Amino acid sequence: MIQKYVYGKPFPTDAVTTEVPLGKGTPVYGNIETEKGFCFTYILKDEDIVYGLGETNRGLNKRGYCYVSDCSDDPEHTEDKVSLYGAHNFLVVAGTVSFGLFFDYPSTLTFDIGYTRIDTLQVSCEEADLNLFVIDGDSPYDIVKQFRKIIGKSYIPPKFAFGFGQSRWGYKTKGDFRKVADGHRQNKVPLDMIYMDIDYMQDYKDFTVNQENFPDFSDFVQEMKAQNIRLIPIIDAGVKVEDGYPIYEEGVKNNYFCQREDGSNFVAAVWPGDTHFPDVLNKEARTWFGDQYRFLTEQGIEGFWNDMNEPAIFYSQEGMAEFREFIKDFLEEKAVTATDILITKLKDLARGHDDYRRFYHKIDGKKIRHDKVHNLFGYNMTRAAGEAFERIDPNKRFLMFSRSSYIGMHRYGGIWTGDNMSWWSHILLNLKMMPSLNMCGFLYVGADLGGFGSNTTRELLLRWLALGIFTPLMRNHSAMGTREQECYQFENIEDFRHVIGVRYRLVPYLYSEYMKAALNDDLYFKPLAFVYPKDSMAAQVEDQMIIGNEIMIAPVYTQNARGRYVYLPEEMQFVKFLPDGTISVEILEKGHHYVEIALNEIPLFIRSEKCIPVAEAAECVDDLDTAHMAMLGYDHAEYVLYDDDGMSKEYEKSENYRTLRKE
Ligand code: MIG
Repeated sequence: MIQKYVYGKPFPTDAVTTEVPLGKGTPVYGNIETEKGFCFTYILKDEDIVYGLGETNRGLNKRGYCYVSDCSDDPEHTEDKVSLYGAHNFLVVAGTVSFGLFFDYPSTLTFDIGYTRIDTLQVSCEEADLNLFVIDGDSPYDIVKQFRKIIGKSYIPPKFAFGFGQSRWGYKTKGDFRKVADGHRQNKVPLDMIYMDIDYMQDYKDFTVNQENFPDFSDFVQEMKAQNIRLIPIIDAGVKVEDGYPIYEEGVKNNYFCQREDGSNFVAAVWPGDTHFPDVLNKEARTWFGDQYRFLTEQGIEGFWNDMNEPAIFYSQEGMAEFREFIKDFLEEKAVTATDILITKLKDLARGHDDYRRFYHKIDGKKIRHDKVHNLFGYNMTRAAGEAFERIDPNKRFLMFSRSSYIGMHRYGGIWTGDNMSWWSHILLNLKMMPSLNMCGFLYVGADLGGFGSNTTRELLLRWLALGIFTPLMRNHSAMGTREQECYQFENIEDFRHVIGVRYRLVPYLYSEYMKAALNDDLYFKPLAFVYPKDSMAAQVEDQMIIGNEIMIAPVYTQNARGRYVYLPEEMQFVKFLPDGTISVEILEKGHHYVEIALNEIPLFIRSEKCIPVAEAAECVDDLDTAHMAMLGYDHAEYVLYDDDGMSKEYEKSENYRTLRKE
C-alpha cells in the first residue's frame, strides 16, 4: 500500500506518474516536523538495514553515513563525498518493520542515516514543500516493486546497446575512430559502439560536427555502420554563446535560455567558453532543445550520452569577479594565502553553488530560482531528448544515457556513473551501486570500465570488465591524458577477446532478464537478501549480486588475487568460462567457499534448479545466433527467454517469449 502526504506547495517534478491516494494525518512511521524546513526522523532498530538512494557512495546498506541529494559534477568519488551526480530520494528501511519512503523534492535534501546518532534516520531539507510517499509491503523487495509501479516503466534501449562500447575523451578525427574500429575488428575483440566525446563538435558547439574532420559526417556514420559499429555522440548542457550559431540565436530570440533575475541570459563558462543553459524545465524550451537532436539522427545517429547536465559550471562571470577580488592581495604579494585555501576557493568556483542562485527557470509563466529545482536539470535535458525521439520515430528505440538524473528520468534513459578512477575500490563501488540504482528505476546503468581518471593497469581493466560483462551498459571509457586503455593496448589481447566474447555469449540471457525487469517493474540487479530473505547471512553480503532470476555474480576486486571467498545461500553450479572457450562446471554446496578465478576466467553461479542459454560469441549483437544456443545449468530446468527485434517497441507480442529446456 502506498500513501501520499503533501507538505506545503510541492513543485511538480513528474517523478510519479500514477495517482496515489492521500494518507490521513501523519505517516505511521517516524516523526515529521515542518516548523523550520522539513525534517523526518525515525529511530532505527539495531538490525534495520537501509536500502536505496541510487547513485550514492559507500555500501548497499546505506546505514552509518550521510548522503546529500545535490547533483554535483565532482570527479573525485572518494569515500567522504556525500553528493554525486544524481538525486534519487527513495529508500527502504528493512527490519522487523519495513517500509519505503520517497521524498519528491527537487532541491538539496540530506539523508543522515545513523551518522549523527547511530540509531537515528533523519531526512531534512530547507523548505517544507514536498510530496512524501510512504510504502508498506511484505518485504523490502515487495516495497521496491510497489515503488517502481508508481514511477512509470523504465527506459528500454535498443538491443545493440547490450554490446560492448569503446570510448575515450580525446578521439577527434576519422582516423582516431577508424583506429578503434580496426583495433577491435582486426583483433577480433567484439564491439558495437564507439563513443564520440566533445572533440567531434565544432568548437564544442552542441549539434554541430567539426567540418574539417568530418566534412561528410553521414557517410562516416554509414562507414562505421557497415562494420556493425554505431557512433554515439555526447551532448553537453551548455549552448555556446556565438553570433551566427543558429541554436544560440534561436534560443536568445525565443527566451529559451535560463535568465538572471534582471532578464538577461545567464552566462556560464564551460567547454565552449561562454554558454547559456537551455531552460529544459520549461516545456516549450524543452521541446525546442529536444528537436535539435534531429540534426544527428538525420545523419544516421541512433544513440547519445548527455553530459555536464548538473549543470556543470567551470565559473560564471559573477563568480570570477568574486574570485579575482579574493586573490588580488595574494597576486600582488600583499598577503600570504595557503595553497589549500586557494584551491578550495577555486574548486568552489566550479562547484556552482553560488551560481545556482543566479539564474531562473520560467515554468507556467512563473520564475523559479534554479537552486530550488536544481536536481531536475539533467532529468529534463534527457527528457527533452526522450520526448523528441517519440516525435522523430515513435516506434524506434534510441540509446540514451545521462550523467545527472532524478527519479523520473529513468523513463527516458539510463545513466553512467560519471568520472570514477582507475582504483580497485571503484570496482566495488560500481557493484554496490547497481542494485540501488535499479531500485530507483534506473536499469540501463554502468560505470566507466577500467576507470576514467588516473592510469589503469591490465589487471584492473580485466577484472573490471569481468564485472562489466553483467552491467547493461558495458563501456570502457577514460579521460584525456591518462594511459590509453583500449583492450588492444595491452599484452595478450586474446584474454580481452575472451572476456568480452563471454559478454556476447551471455547477451541473450542478459537482454532477456533486462527486458523482464523493465516490463515488470522488477530489478535486474538484486541484493542477495531480496532473493533469500530468510537467510541472515545473505543480508550481510554486499560484494555478490543476483542478476535477473537465474545467476549470481561474485567479481574479483582486489589486486593480485587468484580467487575470492563467496557465500552461497543455496547449492549452486559454479561455472567458469575458460580462456580456451570451454566451460567448467562444479556443484558447490550452500555455505562459504574459496573459489579460484584466474584473470582470464569469467565466473558465474547458477542457482539451484535453474538454467541459462549461452550463445556463441559474435563480433556484434546483430550477429548473435539465438536460434542455436547451448543450455548451462541444472538438468531438466526450464528458462523463459525474452527476445525481440531489438529496435521497435513491440514488446508485448507473445512470440517474444519462448521456453528453453536443459535436457
Ligand atoms: O569536464 O567530455 O563525465 O565522461 O569524458 C569533463 C569530457 C567533461 C565529463 C564526463 C566524461 C567526459 C568529459 N566530461
